[in-house]
Amino acid sequence: MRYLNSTIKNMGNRIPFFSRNSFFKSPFSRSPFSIRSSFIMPAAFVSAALLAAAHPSMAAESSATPHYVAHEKAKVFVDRMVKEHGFERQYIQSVLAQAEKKQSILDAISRPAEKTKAWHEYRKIFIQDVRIKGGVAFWQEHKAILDDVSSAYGVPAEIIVAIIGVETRYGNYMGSYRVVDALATLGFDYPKRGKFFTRQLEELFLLGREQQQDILTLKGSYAGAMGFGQFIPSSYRSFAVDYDGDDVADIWANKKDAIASVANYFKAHGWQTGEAVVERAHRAEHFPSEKINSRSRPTTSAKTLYKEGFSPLSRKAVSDKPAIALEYQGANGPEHWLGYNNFYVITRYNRSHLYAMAVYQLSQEIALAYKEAKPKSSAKPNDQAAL
Ligand SMILES: [Ca+2]
Repeated sequence: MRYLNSTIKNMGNRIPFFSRNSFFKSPFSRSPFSIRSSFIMPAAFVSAALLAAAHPSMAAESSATPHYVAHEKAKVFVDRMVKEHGFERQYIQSVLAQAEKKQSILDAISRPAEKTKAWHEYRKIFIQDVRIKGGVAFWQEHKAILDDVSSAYGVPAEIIVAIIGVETRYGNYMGSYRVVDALATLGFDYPKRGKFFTRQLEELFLLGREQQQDILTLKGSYAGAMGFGQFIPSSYRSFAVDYDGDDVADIWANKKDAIASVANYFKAHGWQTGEAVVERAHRAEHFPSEKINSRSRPTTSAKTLYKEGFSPLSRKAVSDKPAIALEYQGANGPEHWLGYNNFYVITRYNRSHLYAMAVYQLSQEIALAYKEAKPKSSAKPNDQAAL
């Protein structure tokens, strides 16, 4: 996180950072529509890329290396960035001249755990003592922020903590790839999802312009996800929050911004405060298999699913809230769950049902351990049956 932290410190308060209501209110551009002629990088951020662009001999050297400026798809990208967003051609080219194709990124994206592991194996990665304890420690350390953010956004602290725990082990592993390398490699050399990642590369350039960032300094995961909550550039532009009001939505180093940004993501995707996430269930043999593990937003009520043969294990009245019927590969055969709206909201963070269940179960373990760890004198009732 130091890479951005130092940049942000250099910025001081005079450079407005991203604000969703006022893009481009920076002193370097007069209006959203004047970027083409007036965009100038502040001197502090003039990178080697820009220097190279200003010195043809240096640029020539760069283009001789196997970087992205000469890639056919990159040429199309450059044209589009110039035409649609009014960037200086030389600037885009100079950045791409330094973007490197990384085989390790292509290898990494080809084997995500969600696709290759059964639930009972996947679960072990995240529901571990060390990660639960890490969550309790993170919560205790940032209790004031979590209390504040949780009540402001209506998202339980344990969900925010669990997300950060799953994504980056509480900020300890935020990724060491240059985001430019990750997005160029996947955008131009991973045809399966090239369109998606090219779009993220576009968002990255926009993000850099809006926030006066040298995007070559930004680091993240092999898929270009950044900060405590691992936001891809489009998520950053839509959901990152400057919670402490210093005009910087710093999801790398500022815990207030990082925590609030995760909560804001959940709120924006429809988290319902106090509502259930999942509930254990039993599947009758005749329950139709095409209704299992739907990826859509829940629309059928738990009551209807119950009538069709998918029934909650609890003796409580069956909910009339919309739910999906979930089946996981447990160590001792299939296990079944009802997934409610809030489960679906977790899948907006990562589409995998394995991921969403791991986040939920980790959140519950952390909440339990946190409650037990709290000294009794200061313990507050925390019985909200939110989950
Ligand atoms: Ca801030």
